[in-house]
Amino acid sequence: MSGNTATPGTSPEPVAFRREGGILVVTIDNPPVNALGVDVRRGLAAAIAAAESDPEVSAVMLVGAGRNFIAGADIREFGKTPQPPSLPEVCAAIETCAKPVVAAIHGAALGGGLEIALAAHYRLAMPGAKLGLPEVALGLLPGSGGTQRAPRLIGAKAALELMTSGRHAGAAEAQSLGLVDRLGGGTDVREEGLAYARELVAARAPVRRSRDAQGLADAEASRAALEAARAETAKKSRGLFSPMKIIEAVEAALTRPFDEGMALERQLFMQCIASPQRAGLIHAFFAEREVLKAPETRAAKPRPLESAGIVGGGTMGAGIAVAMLDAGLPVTMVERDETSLARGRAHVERVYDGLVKKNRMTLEAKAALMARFSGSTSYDAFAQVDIVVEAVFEDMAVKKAVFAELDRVCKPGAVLATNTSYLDIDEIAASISRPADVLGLHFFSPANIMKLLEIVVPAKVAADVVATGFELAKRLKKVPVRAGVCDGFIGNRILAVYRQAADHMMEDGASPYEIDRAVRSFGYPMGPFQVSDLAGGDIGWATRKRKAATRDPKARYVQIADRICERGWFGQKTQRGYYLYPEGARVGEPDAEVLAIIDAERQRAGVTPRSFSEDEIMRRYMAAMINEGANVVHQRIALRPLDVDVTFLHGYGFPRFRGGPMKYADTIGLARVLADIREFAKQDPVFWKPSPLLVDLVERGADFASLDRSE
Ligand code: T1G
Ligand code: NAD
Repeated sequence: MSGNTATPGTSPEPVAFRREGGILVVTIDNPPVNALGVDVRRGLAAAIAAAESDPEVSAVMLVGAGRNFIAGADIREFGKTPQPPSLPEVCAAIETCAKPVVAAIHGAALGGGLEIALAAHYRLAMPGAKLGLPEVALGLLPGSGGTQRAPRLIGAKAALELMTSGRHAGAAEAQSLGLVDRLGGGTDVREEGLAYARELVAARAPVRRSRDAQGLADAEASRAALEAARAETAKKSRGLFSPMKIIEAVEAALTRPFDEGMALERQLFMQCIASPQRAGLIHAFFAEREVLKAPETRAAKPRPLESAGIVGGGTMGAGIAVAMLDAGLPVTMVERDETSLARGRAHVERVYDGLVKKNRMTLEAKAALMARFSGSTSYDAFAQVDIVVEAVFEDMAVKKAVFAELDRVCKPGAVLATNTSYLDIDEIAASISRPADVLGLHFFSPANIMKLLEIVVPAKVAADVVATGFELAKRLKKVPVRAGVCDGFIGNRILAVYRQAADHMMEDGASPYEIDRAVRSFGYPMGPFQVSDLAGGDIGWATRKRKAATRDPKARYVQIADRICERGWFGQKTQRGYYLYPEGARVGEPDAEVLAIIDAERQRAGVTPRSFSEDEIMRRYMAAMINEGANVVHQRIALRPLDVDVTFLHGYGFPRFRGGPMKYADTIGLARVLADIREFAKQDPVFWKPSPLLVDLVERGADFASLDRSE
């Protein structure tokens, strides 16, 4: 007996089944990750029906082709009209099959993929397998029995932890939890699965349904676990919709019969599907994968990347060195003099000493890692490295001098990168003999923590140099975003604009504390004035001074920040900025003296303060961000709106459940954003100039997502 169920005209065999002796081997082959699209669901249902009706079949084995078992429901189907059979129906068919069903798991068994395995009667996991119910990361909950079967199989506590964290469990942990019955040893999941199925048949093993498992037998312990998870989730889920729905669904597993619990799970699942958070989080999921697909990474292969150099051991140089050491690269740091070099090395060591102190690293591991670190005050030390990242003072003359040295000593083909925040990388590239090897790699502070890496593409760079930047990002586990050359690239350029909008509101009557509160309510961990205090007000001050000569005299310029910086109040590092930080506190207190400075500046500027609602604060804040985001896309500094979204999700704390500023704009409607900008422009037409791209999209009734698809 064999079968496959491809819809005519679609790719063949997403599910194939064939009897091998008494075992019906059902193979899911739906690249790239065997997602449970409609054809796969139909195929599985057909396979189980075939098994039920064929007396020669004693057991069924489910196995995935390629690198994974099943990575879950097909996320691309969410929000579209569901096609039958539904996944809960497929799971029910598997669970009620009269013949034992074995799930042979390798790679990912996630979400609906694990739910299929939980509906099976026996589970084997191979080394390297990752099992989990990560739906919460997509604004969802396990909607095909996960919230009902998992607690019954492994207990409420373990099941809740898996579902609310969304993390993946390895094979060994999955066995210790009771998620799987058998660990495979070798590499051939098919053979090991078949052997296990034959063993079960030989032992006349019965069908065993997870719905009947006794993991919730100890009602008191289950209830205690539920209440603990409810309290923890209430504390941690900061505005997220689906985590609490998971708690509600698992509560039904404790208190209701299985089928009633399944019905409630479906209701709650549909509520999550309807939540805008689902759309935002799924947009983020796919956008993070799309940013990897830059024209240069399609066109060229990366150059060798086996060793790295860093120029400058300050805040950024040291952080970048740690990121590279963590990635296993040998790192050479060059500093101006021995004192600075020692300071740079100490910066790097301090990170690892902190980990050793927290028992998150052994002294031996630290020593092995630092053995890959070397320092020098001579550029000749870079003669053989594959890539050098410059992180010296933000001064064009200093940077050009450094690149002249790199041009002199580095081997042909070495990638020469700069971590500048604002300076013109085309100018730096043009200053040496090999401009095609010059790239911008804009890390974010702290560079060993922050995920975002802007890969800044100068005019003359070679495609394989850009591809090498993306390869480095992958090695460092960073999220790379391709950016064009302009003042501030994608992130800092847009930041400068919505920061101005915040300053305008502050001078017009909103306190910095009100603005920060509104931004936190929107979902950010911090407001703009808290961020300024964290990063240090002196950096922005230096930028404002650098730009003073070229600032548009017609443009409004709020001087409040300058007044505060003139007092040396740079934020946490000076124990006061916009907030007071008594005894080095990390959370600041409002400062009456700052409010007095603001009042004085309002009088100086002739402004009569007025009140701002949270809604108005966010409409102005987001309108400024979205409008400049549109300009950045319009000028192809960012190739797609999703590049702007990923930049803000991974570099500027934008709330992930909103998907990013451009996705948020699509959610509220571009027409509304444009109307707001036109309204605000009545008071300040210089600052509020609608982006031509925004105007064009509204006129065409299109949205930013349409540009993500077209690129
Ligand atoms: N649906 C559709 N496409 C998917 C997908 C999925 N579930 N998972 C991955 N892809 C695409 C991805 O966009 C990329 O496409 C390619 O596959 C490779 O992915 C009812 C509601 C499995 C660990 O949350 O975590 O089941 O860019 O680059 O690094 O209860 O993908 O090549 O065009 O990430 O090797 C729950 C999501 C769904 C797992 C592999 N499942 N996936 O990582 O490859 S909701 C998940 C992952 C659900 C049920 C519910 C990872 C991976 P492209 P990749 P990878
Ligand atoms: P920093 O002042 O902390 O460190 C700069 C280091 O460069 C110093 O240790 C100095 O000794 C060294 N240096 C200066 N001239 C040198 C030379 N000719 N040769 C070798 N070393 C030299 O500065 P930072 O904050 O680390 O910033 C470095 C670069 O990174 C700047 O371009 C900055 O704009 C950019 N950047 C900074 C941040 C941030 O948040 N600090 C974020 C992203 C990018």
